[in-house]
Amino acid sequence: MSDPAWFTSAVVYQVYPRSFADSNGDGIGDLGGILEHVDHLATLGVDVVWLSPIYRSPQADNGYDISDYRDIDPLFGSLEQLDELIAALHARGMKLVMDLVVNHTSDEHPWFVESASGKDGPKRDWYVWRDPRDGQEPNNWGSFFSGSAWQWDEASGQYYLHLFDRKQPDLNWENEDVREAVYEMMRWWLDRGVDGFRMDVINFISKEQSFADAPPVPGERHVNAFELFANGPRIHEYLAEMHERVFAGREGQFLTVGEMPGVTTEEAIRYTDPARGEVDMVFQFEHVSLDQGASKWDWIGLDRLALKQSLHRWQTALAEQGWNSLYWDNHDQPRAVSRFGDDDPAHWDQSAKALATILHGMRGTPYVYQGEELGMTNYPFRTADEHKDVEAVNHWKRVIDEGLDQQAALTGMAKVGRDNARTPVQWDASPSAGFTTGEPWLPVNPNRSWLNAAAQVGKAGSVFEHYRALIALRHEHPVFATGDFTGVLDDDPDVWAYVRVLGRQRLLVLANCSRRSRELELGDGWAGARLLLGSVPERPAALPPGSITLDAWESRIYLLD
Ligand code: ISL
Ligand code: CA
Repeated sequence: MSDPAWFTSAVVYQVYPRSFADSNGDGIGDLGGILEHVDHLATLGVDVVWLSPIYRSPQADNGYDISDYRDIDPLFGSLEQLDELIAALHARGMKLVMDLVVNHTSDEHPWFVESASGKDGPKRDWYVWRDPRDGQEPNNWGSFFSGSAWQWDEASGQYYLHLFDRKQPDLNWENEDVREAVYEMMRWWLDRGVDGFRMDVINFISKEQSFADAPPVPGERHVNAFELFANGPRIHEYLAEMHERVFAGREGQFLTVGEMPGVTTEEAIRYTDPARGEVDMVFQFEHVSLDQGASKWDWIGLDRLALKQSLHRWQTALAEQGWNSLYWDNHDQPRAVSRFGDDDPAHWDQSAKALATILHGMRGTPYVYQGEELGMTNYPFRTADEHKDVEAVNHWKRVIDEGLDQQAALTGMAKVGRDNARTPVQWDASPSAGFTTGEPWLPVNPNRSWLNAAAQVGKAGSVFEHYRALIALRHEHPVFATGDFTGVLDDDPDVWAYVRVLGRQRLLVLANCSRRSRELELGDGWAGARLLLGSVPERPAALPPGSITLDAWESRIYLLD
């Protein structure tokens, strides 16, 4: 077998710049703030930093609406500061991955301005324009951010497509000039020293060109037309072309990860098969959809057994071919410990460590979202106006306009609203958590008084030190990276357990995902295994024969070699 790729033993850290650290007191995180905390990342030991968008942008979707791909928004700093950040990370052995948002641009991008300037302009075809149908939208597609996916343009008498906000028009990837412009921009960033891209909703770029109606949903005017734009007819062609035009012949170690809502294991294998040359790994969405009913806002509670079985299925499906990325949360998802763990003060610490143990023991590339390494929790949202995110704001508007159930909407927004992940990183116990000297753009979580970096970094037994230990283990023992995966106790709703095997090395990963202590019969095969990491201090260094007892939410990793 050839040497495993470098990223199989790497850990990626996601920075959402707006909420990471503010260096100039305007209440908004920026590049200066990241530069001040580079050593936090080095201490944690991550290999790669992924930056959410910092490009010039009207900020309709916090930077996921880009008006200039080759400049930094003044809100975040300057190109010089980005160069500084690249150098600071490289000097500490870390890579920098940029967010690539090319399913859509901002409506203020010069490409769109030109495209919208008239039906016959040279860039008209760079976006998706369609005539009205019976005086209405061209089809019944809905936007992810509520309402129709089509925006009427009075001047030209046509609609343009926007799967997200109306300020995020979709690019037309059928047009070769669009594709070449994107590839050229990507090469420009690589030439500047960045080490790869996280590709925003990249499996949406090839749309079914019929633009037919999606199957109607009773009671809904606009529906999610997933099957008509996700994993579309030319998607593999585009990704292979991108890989070839951007990366071919380039020296170095790069990372590409495609964000792919709705991707199946079969598709993921195709996207990440090295022989096809598309992307290194994908973000799948199965495990972050399990607590949702008919829509994202319809929170139905978590079935933890289903969660375990889902992640185990992905482990098994991509065992021979393909590669998983592993994540609990990101800037679009609620906080991991509140959603999948137990953020009750009695269980917060152990459950945050249990989740970390489960994820970082698996086969794949783990991602840590800023603050996750501290066990940051959801924000105690009560009212609608506490939410700033365009997705939540639009949703609430619809609830009011259509007279929907307000209490249910508030519950959904509090449970899964994206601003849960976007409150400022809690650096210390002070009122603004060391995030800013000014007024933070989103309020700081009140639990910053005890939940913060200053209370954890370098403090034995903290959530942060647990993450640091897990990352070090992945670097030290190849079995973490590439060992075969086998789930155990697959039908147990509380105990999460699996085995990893590489040559003579055998890992046993155990986590009790419940508030009750649990006795476990492990059999003699594991007797003598060495405790690599445990969430409860002072457990015996070797596994005794017979049974063991795990406390509430306790987790351990054993190694036999
Ligand atoms: O958060 C979501 C809504 O529930 C997801 O559907 C999200 O929109 C999807 O994961 C795509 O996310 C990415 O593209 C969006 C942007 O708003 C997200 O922040 C980004 O991660 C549009 O660019
Ligand atoms: Ca700032």
